[in-house]
Amino acid sequence: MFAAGMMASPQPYPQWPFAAHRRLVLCCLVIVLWAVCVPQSTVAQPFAYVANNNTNTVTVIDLAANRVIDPPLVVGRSPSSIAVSPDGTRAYVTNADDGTVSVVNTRTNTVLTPAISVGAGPAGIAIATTRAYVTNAQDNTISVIDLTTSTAIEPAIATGHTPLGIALTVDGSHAYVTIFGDNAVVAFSTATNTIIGSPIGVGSEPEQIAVNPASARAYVTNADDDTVSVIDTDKNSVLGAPIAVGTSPRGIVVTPRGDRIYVTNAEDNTVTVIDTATNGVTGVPIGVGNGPSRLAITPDGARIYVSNFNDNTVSVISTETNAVIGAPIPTGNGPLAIAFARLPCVGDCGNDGAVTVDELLTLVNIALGNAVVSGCGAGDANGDHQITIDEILTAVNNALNGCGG
Ligand SMILES: [Ca+2]
Ligand SMILES: [Ca+2]
Repeated sequence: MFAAGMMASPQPYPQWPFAAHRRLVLCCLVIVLWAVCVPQSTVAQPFAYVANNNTNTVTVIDLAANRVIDPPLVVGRSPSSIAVSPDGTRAYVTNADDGTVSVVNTRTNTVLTPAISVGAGPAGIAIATTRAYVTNAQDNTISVIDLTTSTAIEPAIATGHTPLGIALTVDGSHAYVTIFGDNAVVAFSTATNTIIGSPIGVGSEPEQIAVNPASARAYVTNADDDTVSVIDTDKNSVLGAPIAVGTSPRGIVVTPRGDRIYVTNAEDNTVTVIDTATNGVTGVPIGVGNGPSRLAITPDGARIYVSNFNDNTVSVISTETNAVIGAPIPTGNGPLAIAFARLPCVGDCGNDGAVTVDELLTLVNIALGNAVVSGCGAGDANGDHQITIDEILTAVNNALNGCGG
């Protein structure tokens, strides 16, 4: 009876599944033939973004050529820190003198408006999935931004005096924040948006912090006493004696493997390397530019970019040789934070580093109007909410030749 009723009812679209199927197969055939016959360009390389604190701009560097893309992006006043969304499509820049966070579309390298309002003197930023955590150095709070709505969740969370650096654990469950004015670090639960436990006492004027992705350790630069403190993030306590580094340590990064730490010594114009197995300094400090402030490591761990605040350049260090490679890259005035953005591999809907035939079919279905573009955001290379034949071809190329990049 049910089946008879179904057969008797007029179908809203009696033909389209078959027609669409034929069109889809045809379309795929054309695409594959075209892709095989027409050489496609390779995958776009990632970019580095450098906040120029004195010129209210962000310098964009094409990492493939270590070439600056002109002109720089105009952001708010005194940009200090940068974080990139997990999908690589947005960079968020704290504007310390505006109380805002600027949003950069990394596909088009344009600044979106309006900027997001946060607390006073935003200094540090870290992102876990769809939330950004911002330290507000001038009103002693942490703002939590919902990235899906680009608004701060009220109210901001009170910290100690002058929160500066912030780093998230790999699982995103906790943030560690340097409290510059209290010579302490606090642990912050991203599940409850509360500070947990007591402040952890570290050295004098703790500035930046990095979490080891491979172990339960965080490392803090103590700018005033020329040391790095090690924190056990399981126990939320300091581990061992502070590690002596150069003068005025400020920036700090850990390699993706977690085996090395790199620290800028702002007044020595050097970078110190620490072996995390022994928490001892290894080798001689690496000479860089004048006033090295922050540093960032490429996602593959191969290179470290160091911002030289006083000579308006970025130095590049090879982590294989721990030597500077190439000439310094010019930036705007007063470069501080550096962050990398790698755009998703076009067509890799599942973000697993490869494009499958199923993913290509998804793209074709979106292009034909049979599915919505949110079904594969990674197929929409230019972010215009449409999947075009060019984007499908790029995806086919990635399926045939690998995501690479
Ligand atoms: Ca995939
Ligand atoms: Ca598109």
